[in-house]
Amino acid sequence: MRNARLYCILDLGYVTEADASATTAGLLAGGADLLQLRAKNKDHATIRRVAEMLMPLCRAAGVPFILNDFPELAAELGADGVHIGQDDGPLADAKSIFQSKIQNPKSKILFGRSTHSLDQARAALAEGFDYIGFGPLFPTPTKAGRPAIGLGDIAAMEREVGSKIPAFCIGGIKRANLSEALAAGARRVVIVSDLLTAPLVESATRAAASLVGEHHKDQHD
Ligand code: TZP
Ligand code: MG
Repeated sequence: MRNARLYCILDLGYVTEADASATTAGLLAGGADLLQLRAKNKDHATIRRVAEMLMPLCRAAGVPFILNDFPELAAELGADGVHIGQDDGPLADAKSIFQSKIQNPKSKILFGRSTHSLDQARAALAEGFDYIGFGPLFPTPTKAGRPAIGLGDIAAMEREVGSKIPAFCIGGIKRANLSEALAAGARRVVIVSDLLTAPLVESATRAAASLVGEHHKDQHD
C-alpha cells in the first residue's frame, strides 16, 4: 500500500458481470497496485457474487481488494479495505459497522475516503483514514454531477496530506492527460474509464503504470 501508485477500479457501470473477471485479470496483469469494486445501483447479491469472483484474483496477484460503500459487506466478504465518500458518515461509524460483522479478525483493514478539496483531504487525514482519493481533477462521466477541481491544489495536498498517507488523484485521468496530473505534483492516481474501455485492458494498464512509475523515478522518491 505504501508504494502503491496506480489504483484501479472495476466499475460495474462500465463492465458487465460476465466480463468482470477477465477485465480484472487485465488490470492486475497490467500492474494495478490496488483494486476496488465499485457497483453503484447494484443489489448486494450482485456485489457479493462479483466480489467473490474478483477477490481470489486479487489475492493471487498480491493486490489489496477494496469494496466501495459497504463496510458491513466488506467485513462479511473478508475484503482488505473499504472506500467511503463524503456522505457516508464518519470513519468511526464505518469502523464499528465493520467490526460488528467481521468474521476473521485481521490485523489491518484499509479505510479510504473520497475528498473533493484540500480542506476535505486535511479532514480525512485528521480523522485517521488510511488513504484518500482527491478529485475529480478533470470532468468525468464516471461521477456525473461532481465538478472538476482542477490541478491547482495537488501540490499543497501532496505536501500536507500525501506526505502522511497515500493520496490518489482521481477523476478524468487518462493515459493521454496523465503527464499533466503528474507534472502538477500527483504521485499516485486512480484511473477508471480510460482503462476499462480500452480495447486491450492489460496493455493500457501497463502503459499507465509505467508512466506513473517513470515519473516517480525522475522525482527520486
Ligand atoms: N471519484 C471521484 S472522480 C471518480 C470517482 C469514483 C471517477 C473516476 O473515474 P474516471 O473514469 O477515471 O474519471
Ligand atoms: Mg459512497
